[in-house]
Amino acid sequence: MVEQTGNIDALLQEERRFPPPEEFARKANIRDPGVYDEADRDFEGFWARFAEELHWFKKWDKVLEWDPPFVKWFVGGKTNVAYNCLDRHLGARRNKAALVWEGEPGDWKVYTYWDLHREVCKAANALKSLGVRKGDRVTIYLPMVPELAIAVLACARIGAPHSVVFGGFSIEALRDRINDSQAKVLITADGGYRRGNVLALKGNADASLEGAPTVEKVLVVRRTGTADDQMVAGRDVWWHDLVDAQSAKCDAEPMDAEDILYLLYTSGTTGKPKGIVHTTAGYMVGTYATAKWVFDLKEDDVYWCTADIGWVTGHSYIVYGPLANGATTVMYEGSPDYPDRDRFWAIVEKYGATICYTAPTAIRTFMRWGEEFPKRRDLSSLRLLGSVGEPINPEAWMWYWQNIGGGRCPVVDTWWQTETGQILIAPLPGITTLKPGSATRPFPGIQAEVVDEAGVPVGAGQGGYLVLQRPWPGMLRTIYGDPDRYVEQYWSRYPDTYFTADGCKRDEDGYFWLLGRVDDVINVSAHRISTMEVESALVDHEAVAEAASIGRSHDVKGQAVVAFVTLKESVPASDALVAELKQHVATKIGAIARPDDIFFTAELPKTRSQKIMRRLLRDVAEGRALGDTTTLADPAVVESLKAQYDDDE
Ligand code: 7RM
Repeated sequence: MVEQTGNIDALLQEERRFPPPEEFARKANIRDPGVYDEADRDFEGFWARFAEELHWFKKWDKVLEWDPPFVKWFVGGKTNVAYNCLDRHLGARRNKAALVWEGEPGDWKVYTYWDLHREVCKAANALKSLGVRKGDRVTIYLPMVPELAIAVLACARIGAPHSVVFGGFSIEALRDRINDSQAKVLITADGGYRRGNVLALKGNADASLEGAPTVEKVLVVRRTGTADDQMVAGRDVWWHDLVDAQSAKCDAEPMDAEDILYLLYTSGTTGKPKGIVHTTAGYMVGTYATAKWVFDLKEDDVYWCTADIGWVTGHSYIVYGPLANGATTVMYEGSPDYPDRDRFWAIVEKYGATICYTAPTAIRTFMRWGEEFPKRRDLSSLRLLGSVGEPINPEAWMWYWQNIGGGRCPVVDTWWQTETGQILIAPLPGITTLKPGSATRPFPGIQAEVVDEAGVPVGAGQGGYLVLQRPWPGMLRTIYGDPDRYVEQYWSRYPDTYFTADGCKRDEDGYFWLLGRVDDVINVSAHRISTMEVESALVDHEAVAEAASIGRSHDVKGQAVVAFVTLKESVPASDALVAELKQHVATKIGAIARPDDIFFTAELPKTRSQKIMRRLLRDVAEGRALGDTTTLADPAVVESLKAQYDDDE
């Protein structure tokens, strides 16, 4: 029986519960559930206590200035994020591994804090020699090489806001982002390695600079040896020539708490990318605190986040959060199936990773490949697993828990956005009883709510819109050069409340269940069905590895549910399986959500950051010309899907 609810029907029930393993809980950093109430009573004081653990050239006068929707944190304070990520650790941790890097071909390198500090200082001096001054923007277009982390920290050290553009982005995308930020210097490489091939970057960089007049100098990392004849005299300089020759002494610039730390572009719905602005002190405190508590960071942890630094996850949880904590952070250049499908697990084994933070899309790919690959490797060093980027279906969660975590590692599902800068909804692994598929509760000090169209909180078990009602330190400050869009996009729907554009429900225990983007909700006979729930029901079936559901116009129902399904590799497609899967969805969540059609596909269309692009699936299903495909990771996927769909219809 379908319950008609506020805004989005919440249909799926999940009964499994995982309290913190006793051994884990005993050693956890945070064991007292009282931290939630304490933070609620005085959230400014809560964040200020984390700030006290960090280094300040000058202490703040005031923790918070909140003039909605404009915020300032640690007002009057002077600090430097790179100083906190490096210099702060040069005492006891100077010989500790800071950055463990592995290249796809199998080369690897460990930088101690002392090493990383030296390299960052040299890179900072190199940037200065190229004319970069405090406040100048630097665009970074690099593969996942150590110089990427070094470049980011070098910018932070001298107060030059960085704008990292993911190495997989096109010429135009790079050019637009350079122009929007008016960058003075571009840092790039000849190429990087991906699936055994060289991904050439320098040619793209050069092409994008035609029509990007603000860039005066280009600093080029030699990684693949494929651009030795492409250096433009007077403009281009090799990293190894310039950086290696610099002095290893470079004082960290005392930055105002609200000076810009970086811009990071996210593609908005209108096509024009938004330069999300993050500032210095609040972002530093927010990522420091959440990395420490959510990942339960300990002195001897080997922490690996598999994201690319081109995305916010890499900024906050490969570079800034872990290094601010003095942790060992692992960085991997390449793809998970090179040379074989056990590469991630080989990396865990080789470095003894204790924490692994990855995305549901990767986990579902591993499910599709099968259990034999993790089984080849010793994963016993792992003690905590994390997930981010999309809702994690309960079956993917269970697979991760069992096959990677060996049934002993808490899985922290962490909800946040580029805009939020830091994790906002996630378990505290020593305290929180986990429910597979739920990001559980807001981090202490965070005020999140699920509301209906009118902004009224919906009841337990009902779906609605996720909003944030109190500022947090890592939040975006504006959209670069477009403050009106900042107000309009995030703050115009409800008064003094941040609109996330994600659907969500809370259960009777107050747990948050993310339901996907509100633009993706399917409207069947006035029931608003979450894509997440249909997909989870499908992935719950043993034959299915991944699924995307969408609404296709329907004369009677308004919309009909249509699903695109990727099967596990050992499973053949058949009409009987289509019928079985339709019934499975009906049984799991109700007849209202039964798909009218199910299509099998080897791949789903994904953004470059690996999120499923349902918008393009809607275009396919409606027989429309494809809308904007510039953010698509692999255009061939949607083209072949379209051909196959038109054939099947
Ligand atoms: C960190 C990141 C943000 C959007 C967000 C959600 C989705 C991210 C989760 C999630 C459910 C999660 N930044 N999202 N994490 N949905 N559970 N744990 O991904 O700016 O690239 O994307 O991603 O829709 O609004 S992002």
